[in-house]
Amino acid sequence: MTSYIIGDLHGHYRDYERLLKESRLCDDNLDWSGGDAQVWLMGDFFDRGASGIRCLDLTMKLQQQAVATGGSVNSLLGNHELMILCAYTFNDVSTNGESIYDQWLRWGGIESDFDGFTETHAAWIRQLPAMARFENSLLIHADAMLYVDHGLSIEQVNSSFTSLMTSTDVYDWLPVLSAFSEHMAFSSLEMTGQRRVDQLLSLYGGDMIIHGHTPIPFARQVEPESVTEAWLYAGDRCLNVDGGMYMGSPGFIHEL
Ligand SMILES: [Mn+2]
Repeated sequence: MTSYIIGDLHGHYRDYERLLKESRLCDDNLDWSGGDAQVWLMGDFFDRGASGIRCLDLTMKLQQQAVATGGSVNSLLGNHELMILCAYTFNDVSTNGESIYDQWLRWGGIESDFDGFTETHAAWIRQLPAMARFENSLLIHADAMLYVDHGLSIEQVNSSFTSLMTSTDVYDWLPVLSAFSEHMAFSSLEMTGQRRVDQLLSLYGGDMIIHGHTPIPFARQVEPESVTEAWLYAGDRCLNVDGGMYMGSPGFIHEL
């Protein structure tokens, strides 16, 4: 059995197709060919690139097909899933004189994703975990400490996000969306960063953190085109798998 991690797609559907075929998780018809492989996506299917909804549709299809051969496809909740769900739920509700839909466009929302977004997509997103244990790793979308505000166990954190996604008060959502502006909590200052890693791993378990959210080209100040593999840092206890496809990286699928 082989395990794979796929980072932030941000609507880059053609790259997603190519990477799935290259890694033989998909055949030429985009049907699951991964056998008993275990795949985790790190969230942020949407925004910036043109086809977030197609990235989601393909993932949902592969998730169903993988089960038949003993494989699995799972995904974390990214902040851009929360954003499109917020736009879908509150659409023409206004805060500070601007509709949530218009605010979502400013956050990078793509109109055709919104037009194609159905209750089936919404229901699928609402069941995504914000945090998971996979093998010896703790999976979180963001390199951020914000999870601690949602609970002191994986179950508490996930149920906090699940109840948020059923809230009919937009003012419950906005501070949580804002909190995801936090980046690089594990790398900004090396010693502080490592203490934060210790803190999260001791709370939630695992030997290492795997995350997306901050593009490697941005975090490392390197050319996007040169980023073709995950970045291990913070004393080898953090793995960033966001290649920065929307910045021009060819992307990668990380094999654990
Ligand atoms: Mn993100």
